[in-house]
Amino acid sequence: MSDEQHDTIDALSSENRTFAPSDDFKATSLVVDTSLYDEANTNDEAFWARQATELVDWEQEFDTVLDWQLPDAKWFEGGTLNVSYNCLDRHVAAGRGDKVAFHWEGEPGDKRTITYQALLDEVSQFANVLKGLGVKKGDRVNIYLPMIPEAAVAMLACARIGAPHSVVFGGFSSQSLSDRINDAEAKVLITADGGYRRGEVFPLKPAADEACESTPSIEHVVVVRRGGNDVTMVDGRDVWYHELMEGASTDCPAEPMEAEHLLFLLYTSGTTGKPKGIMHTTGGYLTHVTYTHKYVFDLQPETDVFWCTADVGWITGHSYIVYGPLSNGCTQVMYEGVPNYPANDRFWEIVEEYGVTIFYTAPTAIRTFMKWGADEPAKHDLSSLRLIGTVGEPINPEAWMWYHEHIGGGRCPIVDTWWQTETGGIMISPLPGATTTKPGSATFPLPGVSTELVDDDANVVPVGGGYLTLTRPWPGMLRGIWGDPERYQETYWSRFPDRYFAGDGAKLDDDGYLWLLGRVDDVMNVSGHRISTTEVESALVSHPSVAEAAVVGANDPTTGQAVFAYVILRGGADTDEATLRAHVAEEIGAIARPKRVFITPDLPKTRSGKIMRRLLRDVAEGRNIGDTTTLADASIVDELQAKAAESTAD
Ligand code: 7RM
Repeated sequence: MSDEQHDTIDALSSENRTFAPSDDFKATSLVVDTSLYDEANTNDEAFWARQATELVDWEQEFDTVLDWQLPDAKWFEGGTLNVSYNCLDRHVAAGRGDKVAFHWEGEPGDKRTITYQALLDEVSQFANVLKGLGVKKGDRVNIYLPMIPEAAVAMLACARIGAPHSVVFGGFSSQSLSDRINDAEAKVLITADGGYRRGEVFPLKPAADEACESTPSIEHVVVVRRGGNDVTMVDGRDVWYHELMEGASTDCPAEPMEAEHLLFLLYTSGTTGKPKGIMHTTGGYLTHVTYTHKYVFDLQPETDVFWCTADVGWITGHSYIVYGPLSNGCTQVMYEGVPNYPANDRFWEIVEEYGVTIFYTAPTAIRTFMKWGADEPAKHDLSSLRLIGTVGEPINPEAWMWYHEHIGGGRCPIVDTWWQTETGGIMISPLPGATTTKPGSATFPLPGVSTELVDDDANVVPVGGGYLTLTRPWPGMLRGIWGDPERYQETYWSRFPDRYFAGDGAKLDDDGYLWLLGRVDDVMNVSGHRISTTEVESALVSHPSVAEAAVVGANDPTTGQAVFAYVILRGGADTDEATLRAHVAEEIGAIARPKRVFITPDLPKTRSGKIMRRLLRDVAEGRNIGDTTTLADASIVDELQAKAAESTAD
């Protein structure tokens, strides 16, 4: 055994607060005991088969549950179904056509109420439009839209006719769009003139035009009128959505698809390199998102008003705005714009207005709300909320407590949900009526999901830090990377034999709770100690003056790497570098004490709100910044570089 042996990832912090579900919440909850876990542990395939049968309508029943030839999974073979039918027709057929599917609100304040019947009609019409443009089963369709109902309509219309969609987030550049169109060889692009963001119209059509200069596969561009900004329409290629819809029939029977028919591609940029077209198919994906949306959010479909604040351009929007909630027939809020237009309380105004009962957002948003202060939510009646959730990053315990107190009113359970574009749906999360939560822990894998932590040599880690792996296939899992099966095998299934490697670090505490520790690429190595960015960040956020923190390991001549921290203060708060360094040492130990702490107004983030530590590492090591194409606001990096240049390390 080498004397260089080290812990895979050190576990430094400990959190002792616990929150059991209240009797009030349990009284109406779908799951209040371990029965689902017990059932799934006995036979996970039988468990998933039951979910697929109970939660999804099949045209033809499946005859096999799972065909697993690592890394290739086929779920529910022999079965046929249509996703759009499951999201729309079956609810209308059951007499719920008048039920509201979406309360949509535009950023300027315009509103649309869309019932299930209206949504079915519009989707059917648009499916006919797509057919009229020559789109056939298997053809790829690109979608590049703002957060307007037409985004959901377009996705469901594609699903209705078996044309896989590839949604590109509206904030991405023309270059990102053309790369993705070309990789998918899409035939049609659906876009808009523009959309609203922070009080202004951001043009989309010009970016789409630029992209289409180098996308030979695109035959038609459908343009939704939203921004009202001037656009040029290319003769023979471009067509207005409203003109095509005018003459389109609402009669378009949903075509049954094979369970493994490709439902969509969604590109993830990862940290470097060419974006990967993550493939999701029909029966397994729909089962997974319907199941998780029902049980994680403890859905009461008759009374709940669900609001997921993600953009449909991300997997969270696919799974928990479009497919999961609509498959469950629930009423949702969909909002076009930013949380601070016209003021910092816009989200809370919306919660109050529509009586939102379940609210699902990202830790980055919660930390921003902390920065803006508790007075903003306090201006509104948030008593309709009964359950709140998070996704996208680890949530720092202090941010969890703030969310619990100021949004959840101390009464709502919090579901911290871990999952990935690749997993399709939620994998690790509390079941809110059954699980006692701890602030900052995503708790346990859901019934049907199997996780294990391993060390560098693939030994199972029963307690402490390790690499998060999934040991069993699951219905919503990615089926591959479009056009690149080797990369699929290599990225996810090669690091540890027989396991899916998620790329995240995690630790198990003495009670068996899982704590996500961030991407393993970000783990720091200080004097041979492997320290997670998450734990140091959470220690910083536990200081009353700190709203948000990002931490990186930068080269250091004596310790290998040294901890560099970038910190955003809470509104009105003040503190200094020495205080925060000492605070970290006191909270989790001297080994994690940052060498430098920089107080900054902002942090570099991806467009979906995840902190880009790679860029901060570049800044800390004095390098010029490389690729910033996936950055939400590039100017912050210049500011941080200037700050680094004018300071001298001690
Ligand atoms: C849904 C989504 C996936 C990565 C994942 C993690 C991080 C997501 C949590 C989380 C800690 C969470 N898909 N992540 N949720 N980390 N706790 N609850 O975000 O493909 O865009 O990102 O996000 O690192 O691997 S994603």
